[in-house]
Amino acid sequence: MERGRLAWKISVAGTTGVGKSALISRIIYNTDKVQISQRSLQKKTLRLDGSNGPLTVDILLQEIDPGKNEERLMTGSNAVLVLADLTNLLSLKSADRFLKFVESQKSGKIVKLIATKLDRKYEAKFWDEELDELSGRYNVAHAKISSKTGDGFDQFFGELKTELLDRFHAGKKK
Ligand SMILES: Nc1nc2c(ncn2[C@@H]2O[C@H](COP(=O)(O)OP(=O)(O)OP(=O)(O)O)[C@@H](O)[C@H]2O)c(=O)[nH]1
Ligand SMILES: [Mg+2]
Repeated sequence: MERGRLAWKISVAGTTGVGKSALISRIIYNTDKVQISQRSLQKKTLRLDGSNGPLTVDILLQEIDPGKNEERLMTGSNAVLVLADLTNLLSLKSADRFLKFVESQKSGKIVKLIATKLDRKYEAKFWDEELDELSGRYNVAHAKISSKTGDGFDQFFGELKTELLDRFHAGKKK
């Protein structure tokens, strides 16, 4: 691998229709409009400022359906995003189960709970109270975003990149 080049794998997990493909499209193309072909690993190359100069980072994005090879698909992930659709209460229960599974793996990966479809907030079936409770139980951060409008996305993704970069630097110091 060329000097200053690294790869981060991000797994995007959640039950059917929760918005996994739309989020991956938002990360790669900055719009939700591009149809992502199902399940294949998607790639986006970013240039970031590392503490020792510029870094080129290949972000690899993997869509995961709970109950379908999640253990194998999550292998090598640096971060796991667990999605729940604000308009679908069952998707929050599914996120709860998936967070439990990720916790049981004790992998030390970065884990985030992401509430999707923020643009449909008037149809929301759960909100901060439920998100705080779930996040607190698994000790993970949460964010509310819309892949459709981009609301909340830049802040969420900016923080994730910073966290991944901090881990990279911390790992190098060991
Ligand atoms: N309003 C709104 N709709 C969204 C958003 N994200 C996804 N959707 C819609 O929700 C539906 C499912 O989105 P996908 O991204 O295909 O969800 P998925 O989790 O990849 O679904 P599967 O791969 O089938 O499990 C589509 O009709 C999307 O257009 C969003 O932020 N806002
Ligand atoms: Mg999909």
